Amino acid sequence: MWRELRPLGRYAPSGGYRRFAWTAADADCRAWFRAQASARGLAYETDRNGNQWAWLGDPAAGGAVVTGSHLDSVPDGGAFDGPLGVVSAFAALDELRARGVRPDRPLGVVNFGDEEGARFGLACVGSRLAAGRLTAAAAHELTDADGVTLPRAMERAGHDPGGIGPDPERLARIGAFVELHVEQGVALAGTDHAVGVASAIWPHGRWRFDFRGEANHAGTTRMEDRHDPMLTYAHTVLSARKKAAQAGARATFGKVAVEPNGVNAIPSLVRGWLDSRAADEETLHTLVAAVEQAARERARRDGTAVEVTRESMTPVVDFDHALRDRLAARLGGAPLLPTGAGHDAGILSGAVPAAMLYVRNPTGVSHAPAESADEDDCAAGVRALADVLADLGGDGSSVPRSEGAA
Ligand code: HGY
Ligand code: MN
Ligand code: MN
Repeated sequence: MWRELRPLGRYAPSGGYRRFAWTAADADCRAWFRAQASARGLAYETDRNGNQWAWLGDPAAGGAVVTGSHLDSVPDGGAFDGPLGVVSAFAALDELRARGVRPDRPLGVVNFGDEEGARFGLACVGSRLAAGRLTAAAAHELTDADGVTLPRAMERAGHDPGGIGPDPERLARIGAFVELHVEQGVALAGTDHAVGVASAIWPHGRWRFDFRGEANHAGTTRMEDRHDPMLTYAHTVLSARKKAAQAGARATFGKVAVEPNGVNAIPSLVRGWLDSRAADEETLHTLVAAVEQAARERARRDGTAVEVTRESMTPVVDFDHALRDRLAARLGGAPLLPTGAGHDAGILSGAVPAAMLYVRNPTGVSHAPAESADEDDCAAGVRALADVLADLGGDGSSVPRSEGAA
């Protein structure tokens, strides 16, 4: 599976992946998913929101146990964030078959569309739509950097966007969703655990800061006469860094757009996106308010203007305790880990019992080409996922507990 996935959407200069939703690279990944389903004789379907499903057994029977993740990436993302969960899902199904397990419940593998939000600015679009946490009307407003709307992009990729929206009947058929994911930190590195279980996801959001100033000549405008929004932006970035560190939280300006973007011109507009996350919502909101206040104070000094728009906000996720404890026990006492990363499992957790497994990441690097996971740990992840699916899917009694998962 990895051999086939490796070249899809790979950007050679960085060695990372550019698999943005509803692009040609995404279509290649989706074709790969469909081929994997077909090679295993699984029933394949795409739902109204463009998420892909592969089924062993009839999902209409209800109480389904579903696993999977996403195949899209951030700009120059690593190979594992997303794909490890999908590859492991198919591999775990193979493992269950090899063990001779016959689950009582339908088993599903899912590829959620547009998890990273790299193209349209909002993460987890496929799962948000399904769970009714993004309305069809709001989804119709999403546009990419070229002004292409999400529905138009779906249509161009061959998916009818006419039906996008909540999918409660589909979610009602799911008894449990378990997403396996590469760990995006070093909580497991250096321990003797290859696999951990998610406890919580930090609340997080994205805020767009528009800094407006006065365009002018870089050579002839005296420094004291300028209204330079780049200056206000730069100060805001430094302030966000300092305030996040003081709050034990995270604040990142990782994307910026400048107009007119000329070397010899003072910009008229600098648009920067703040990604901020914290262990609790009060800390997060206090931090973002403080960054905004710092931006406004600096704007007064620079004679610029700042406008802040909240583009998304995802509340804290506390994963279903009974399910997470069952997984941890099944895996011989796997550690429980909170994370600052968002996931489809977090979005679904309000609607269906959801849980996550993390596979050790030796460096903790993620959202970058250097993201990695050892082959042995990936194999332990597959065995752990198979154990969990067998446990949740019935017929667990015939399954020997794996040695490598703990
Ligand atoms: O950005 C995130 O937390 C996630 O990887 N979508
Ligand atoms: Mn990610
Ligand atoms: Mn991911």
